[in-house]
Amino acid sequence: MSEDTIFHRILRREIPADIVYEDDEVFAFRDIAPQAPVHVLFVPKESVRTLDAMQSSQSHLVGKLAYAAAEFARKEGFADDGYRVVINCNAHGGQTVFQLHLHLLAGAPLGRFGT
Ligand code: DGP
Repeated sequence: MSEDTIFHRILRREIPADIVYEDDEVFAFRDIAPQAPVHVLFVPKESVRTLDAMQSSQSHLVGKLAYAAAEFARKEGFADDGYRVVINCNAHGGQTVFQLHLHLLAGAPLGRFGT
């Protein structure tokens, strides 16, 4: 990871986080400000600033993030009840940390989203 965000620092273990999953390409940790009873962020280890900045050669990473989230949901036992995954992109999408990440929200019925 050549760029530096708070998520890069979490990956380097420079700041603490509750890391719940890690493999060669992806790591995941609990969000510091959860928006649902379960709120986990799935992040590629490779630097990708936004979904919009992703190169074709990096596009498999979105599948990796989604698969890791689905596996986590199955293992934690909330897959049948359901969950939501979200990727925020740039200002109107509400992105605040500029390293690609997928939010996994679960643990209660979620409200509809929008403006
Ligand atoms: P987004 O708005 O989509 O860029 O989501 C960024 C998320 O990152 C937001 O839900 C809060 C979370 N977050 C920001 N800083 C930290 C941190 O230092 N630790 C953890 N665990 N989560 C953080």
